Amino acid sequence: MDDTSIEQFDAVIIGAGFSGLYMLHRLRSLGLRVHVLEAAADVGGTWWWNRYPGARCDIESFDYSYSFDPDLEQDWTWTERYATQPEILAYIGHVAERFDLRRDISFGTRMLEARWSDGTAQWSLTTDTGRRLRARYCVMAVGCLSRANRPRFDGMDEFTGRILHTGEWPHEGVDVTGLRVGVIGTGSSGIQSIPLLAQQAEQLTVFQRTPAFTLPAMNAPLDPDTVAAFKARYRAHREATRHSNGGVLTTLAEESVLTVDAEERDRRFEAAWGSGTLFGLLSSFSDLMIDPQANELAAQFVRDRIAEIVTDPVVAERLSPRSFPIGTKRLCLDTGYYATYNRPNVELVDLHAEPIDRFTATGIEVGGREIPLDVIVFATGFDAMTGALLAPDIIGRDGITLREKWSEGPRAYLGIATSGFPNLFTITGPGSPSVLTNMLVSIEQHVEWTAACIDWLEQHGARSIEATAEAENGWADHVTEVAGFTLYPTGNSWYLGANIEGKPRVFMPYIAGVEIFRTVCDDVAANDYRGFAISR
Ligand code: NA7
Repeated sequence: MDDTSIEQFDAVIIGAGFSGLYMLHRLRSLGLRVHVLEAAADVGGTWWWNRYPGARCDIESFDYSYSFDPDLEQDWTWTERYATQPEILAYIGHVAERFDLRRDISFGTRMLEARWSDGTAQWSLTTDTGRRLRARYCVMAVGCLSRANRPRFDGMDEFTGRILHTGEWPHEGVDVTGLRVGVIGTGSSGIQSIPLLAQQAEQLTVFQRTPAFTLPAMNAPLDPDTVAAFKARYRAHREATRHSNGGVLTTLAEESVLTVDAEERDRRFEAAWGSGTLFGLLSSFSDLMIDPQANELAAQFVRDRIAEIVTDPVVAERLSPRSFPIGTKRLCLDTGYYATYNRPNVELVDLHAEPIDRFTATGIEVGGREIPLDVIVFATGFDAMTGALLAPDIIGRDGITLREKWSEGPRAYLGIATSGFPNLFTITGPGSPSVLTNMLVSIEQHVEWTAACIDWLEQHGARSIEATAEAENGWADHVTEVAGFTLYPTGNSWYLGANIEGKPRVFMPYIAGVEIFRTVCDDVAANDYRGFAISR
């Protein structure tokens, strides 16, 4: 292939979800030639792939949307407190139309390799459709939860029914009416889909390894008055969330739960339970995520609710998490999850008591008995935060791949850059607040910082920017140290990589929150990109 077949751009972005689309918009407005590569057939990222029944956001619609354009937020009207996947996808499609984004995106195109050349100070990219692209900047906007985790089980290939993954759900939908369905996994995807699958299926069997803590979403339609009132104060609200800790307006209470009496404790826990928010319960006292004894009080409060809702005490106990502090694995919001286990057509299998022996042609064998199944749903989550970054061959200076560089765990300065990989930006990468916050706020922060950085490089005639090893190591140590002040690292969560066999255990998200992180990032930029080496 000769050089004429190489498509030349200033920047190539990988991924057309919320972060890739906004990155495209920002870089295009700087006058750069930008192109996006997207494996899916349209925009949407995680919301394009995750179409399982009940898929819904657990951040409120008003907050889980772009804030960068005041007219956009006035024109779009959400219909529910927590938007469904189809509504979010429609919103993303609306944004793509409004800003004419699709013309710079190649869909159905997966980046296979990105290789840095010191000689040209450019990235050369190849795709699974045989294309070659070259660009000075490469932005990985691949999402934190986008590479499906598909555990292998003995006999899997013998199963003659259908195997599905919640994160790669068929677009035409799946009708399970009259079928025997098995769900493996009880994280957020399992918890959202199980109540709906149970309503349709003849028999539903849930295979649970670790029970999760989930709180009622209290979802409801949004009435026009609420929407109008919210829109009237939208700008002030956005400003406040941008400078908040979690990217939503929650205030961490000042008192320790250990200093109040049982009545006051229960009053606050009840209020949080009834509020239908992800952050309310854990913010209701100052020390729930710091002190094991304090945390246990909140955990027991939720276990007591489970025991009230689930009529069979054996099943209630099976559903009650006891192996990790509440909140250290991501909390879930649900609609009717625990009550689903009161249905006569639902069985809960505890995989600790009855491990999966094997799949058979007609079902799953656990503890020596076969459960006959027509459909098996893997709700087994993702190779979180690094999976999609390490899937392609990203080859930096001296031929080192990102996979090699991060073989003992990711190290990225401010979560956005890593030494040996100049002009490569990882939006909401490991070491940034990302999944511990409202993703939209964290995405906008990282995208805006990256756009400003690229603009600065262009203005200063710089060839490349690269995190120094010193800055990157200092930051990674800081991320670990801050997490160590909390209970978070004690849960076997995907925050730590614990859900993937052989993955290095590093606490990946930055726990200090969006506002502190924003201040640090802005300060780095204001000091001529302290911690970065810039070549001219
Ligand atoms: P999660 O939260 O990672 O949940 C995956 C579930 O699958 C969890 O219960 C796992 O148990 C279970 N799992 C994973 N592998 C296995 C095997 N091999 N055998 C049995 N069970 C297994 O993913 P989700 O898709 O539900 O949610 C991801 C995020 O998306 C969510 O937090 C929101 O941010 C949106 P484990 O707990 O590892 O024992």
